[in-house]
Amino acid sequence: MVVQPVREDKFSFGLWTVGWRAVDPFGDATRPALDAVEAVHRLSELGAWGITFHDDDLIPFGSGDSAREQQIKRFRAALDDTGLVVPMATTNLFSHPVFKDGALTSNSRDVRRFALRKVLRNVDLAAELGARTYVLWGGREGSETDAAKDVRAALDRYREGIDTIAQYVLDQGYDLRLALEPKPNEPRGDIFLPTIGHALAFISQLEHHELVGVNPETGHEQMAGLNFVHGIGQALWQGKLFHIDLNGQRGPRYDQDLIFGHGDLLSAFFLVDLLEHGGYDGPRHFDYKPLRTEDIDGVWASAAANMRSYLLLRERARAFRADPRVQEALEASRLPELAQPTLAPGESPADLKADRSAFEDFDPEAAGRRGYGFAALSQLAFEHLVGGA
Ligand code: GLT
Ligand code: MN
Ligand code: MN
Repeated sequence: MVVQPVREDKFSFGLWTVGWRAVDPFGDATRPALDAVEAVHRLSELGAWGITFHDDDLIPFGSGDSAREQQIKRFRAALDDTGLVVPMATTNLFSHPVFKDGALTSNSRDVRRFALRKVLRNVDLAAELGARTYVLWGGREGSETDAAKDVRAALDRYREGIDTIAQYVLDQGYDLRLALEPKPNEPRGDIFLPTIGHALAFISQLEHHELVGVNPETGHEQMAGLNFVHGIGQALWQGKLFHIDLNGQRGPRYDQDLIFGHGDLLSAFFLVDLLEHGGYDGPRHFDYKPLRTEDIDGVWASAAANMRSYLLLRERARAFRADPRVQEALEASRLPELAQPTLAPGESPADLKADRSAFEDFDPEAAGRRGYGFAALSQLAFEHLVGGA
């Protein structure tokens, strides 16, 4: 099947994904460094729309001002040449040893101030390059021992940090929103804001909560044994799905960052169905790691594979929605009825109490015998997914 990504698909990649040199805790790099300019050109040729980066992916930590300017200039020229955009940027607050006890929540106040300055500096660059989303993944915000952190104080500092960044965005008049990325663990033993739910609850406590949403990653929720589709559903429901990191993961284990679709395939199918029909029109951002076994050709093959997976699943999801048998099965499952409010318009709790049909005359035994037909519906989804419908 011919599957060619186009700009309108809004596929984007982190510079750190295709640029990952495959250093892992047990082994050295298996690939040479990838120049950012080369990444821009190759991604553009493959049909991607955007590229994203951490400050240190583009400009090595500790670079002087002129080296920094020079690199930004080269990067910008590549963007101009190709038409690739920068929809999102983020800060590396995890690689340097200074962040070993966290950045915005480090026990050391001077480290927290340094971290904030590092973020603000890259926020300026993000805005300059036209990014609309600024991601904050707090990989080092957490602990290995509960003796080391007062979680309430850490969350005070986390809130202070995010509110300071949001205030800066407002002061500068940037058209930028912040997106927090949850992850349960790795590299810290336990990371603060471990799941979408924790992040959403935290956001409700922020002064500038309207400016802050989430950037959930497939594998991160699945590492916690959670249903990613449900998490995304709730983030959409709360108007907080500002960005998304798509990849693959096989159950609760280390963060695999597989190609999108190469983990829980059924979940990927329902996720694409939700994104396409649920009103999300933001970037489809891939945060994956090309397998350590791959050479540079394998890197580009895997980048293309992410987009192909998404497009194929989108085709399957559309066919599923358009199938009259699916419509019938949905009716039989009473799913459309879920969209109907439980109370009638204007009905009060007292009216409900007075409605004998809701209780005294209701037959729970009969309702308990009702079949919902979910097995047939679910099998139809499966058959569409595997091309057997
Ligand atoms: C890091 C992490 C990702 C985050 C990136 C943003 S960095 O690679 O594993 O999930 O999205 O900081
Ligand atoms: Mn991610
Ligand atoms: Mn990950």
